[in-house]
Amino acid sequence: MNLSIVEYPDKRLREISQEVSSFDADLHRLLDAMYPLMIETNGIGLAAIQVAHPIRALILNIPNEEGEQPDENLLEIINPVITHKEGETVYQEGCLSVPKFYEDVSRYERLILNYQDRDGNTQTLEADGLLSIAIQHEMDHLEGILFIDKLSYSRRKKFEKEYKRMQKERKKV
Ligand code: Y12
Ligand code: CO
Repeated sequence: MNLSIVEYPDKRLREISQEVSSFDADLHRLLDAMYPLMIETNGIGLAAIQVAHPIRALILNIPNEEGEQPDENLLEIINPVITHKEGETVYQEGCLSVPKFYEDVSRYERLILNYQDRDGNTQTLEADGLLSIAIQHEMDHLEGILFIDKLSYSRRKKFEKEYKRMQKERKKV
């Protein structure tokens, strides 16, 4: 399966992703193709909508203390629902769909998540730190929300100007 990352301002990123009901070979093929793409592009999280598949599926592999992302740490999260959230944390986020841009975003510090795995089994996960932040960032994608939507008005204006300039430069190359 040949996938590529959909980049802002592509409108497809604004779609609401649909619940997954078939945990079949098509879903497995998509997840299997998303993972190498995420690793090759230095990502730690990727939602299916970022590769033009508007379904409620996302993958995460949070680097360990050595900065490595061993395959066994891959999390495949389908139909996630946050059942508990608490605290506040601020982290400088980036997104594969908004290349070369990083900005502080406020998120819940800790959460409890219910989700399904690739076989449709229900799972529960308690998360804090970077994992909690990444889950919230990726779950926003399922609602068509990007981290840049959370910036202040003036910061967002500055971003739009910088991003447009950067896109012009990229087109020249
Ligand atoms: C904390 C904050 C945000 C997340 C969501 C997942 N975000 C990413 O995985 C971001 C990846 C990323 C990778 C980049 O590197 C390359 O594209 C080679 C990057 O740099 C450039 O665009 C040049 C930007 C973002 C999880 C946890
Ligand atoms: Co993102």
